[in-house]
Amino acid sequence: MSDNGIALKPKTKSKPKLDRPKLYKVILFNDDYTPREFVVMILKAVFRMSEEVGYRVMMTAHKLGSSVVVVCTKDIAETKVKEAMDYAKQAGFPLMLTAEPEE
Ligand code: TYC
Repeated sequence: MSDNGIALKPKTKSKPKLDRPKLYKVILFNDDYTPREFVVMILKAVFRMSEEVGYRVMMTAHKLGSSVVVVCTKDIAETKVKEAMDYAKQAGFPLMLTAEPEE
């Protein structure tokens, strides 16, 4: 309150800065041993892809060496990478996925 009795409001509104959570890419890597059908099965089971989308993502990794599977939060990306690689390990395949922060 100023001495003329009028309360002065600060002119600028302070905006709370809510940082958006950083996003992570799940990357699928090609190898020479994991069967194509197994990769598609993993993409369907872990990443909820349809047969068609799973097949396309698998073929992209097969032809180009790697493919982005999904972009999501760190927690989800790391959980899904672990789930997919655990399935592969159990089945004896060297399938490799990573979670990488987006630039
Ligand atoms: N290259 C494998 C094969 O020919 C299939 C494959 C595709 C493996 C994609 C991994 O991320 C992968 N059997």
